[in-house]
Amino acid sequence: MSLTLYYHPLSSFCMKALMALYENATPFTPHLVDLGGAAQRAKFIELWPAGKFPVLRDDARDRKVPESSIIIEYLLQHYPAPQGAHCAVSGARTGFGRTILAAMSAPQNLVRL
Ligand SMILES: N[C@@H](CCC(=O)N[C@@H](CS)C(=O)NCC(=O)O)C(=O)O
Repeated sequence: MSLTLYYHPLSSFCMKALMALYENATPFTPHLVDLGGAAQRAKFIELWPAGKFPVLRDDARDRKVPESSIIIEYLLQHYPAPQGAHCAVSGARTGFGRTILAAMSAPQNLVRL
């Protein structure tokens, strides 16, 4: 898979990027970063010296994209949604926020509508 999002589920900036990915059903690999762990922090800082997430890695274009708003613009430019593609989470009750939270905790439950 070309796209990897380095994120933490409790970060609102990461939620912005996750919403853009889930809303368009863009395939990506979620990579949870625990900045509290010294080894994970060091590895993440190697990837992105500012040490702030989210960061999107795009192997297909050999790009690292930081900053939630820039990630969203990058996705719109390079990975627009296929027409009619929207997704939801199986078993999620109504409510956008609930859907996003469910998707973050169990991305395998995402379904295409
Ligand atoms: N302007 C950045 C802000 C990113 C940001 O501040 N992320 C926080 C998490 S919500 C972070 O990485 N904090 C870790 C730190 O500062 O050590 C964006 O929009 O992505």
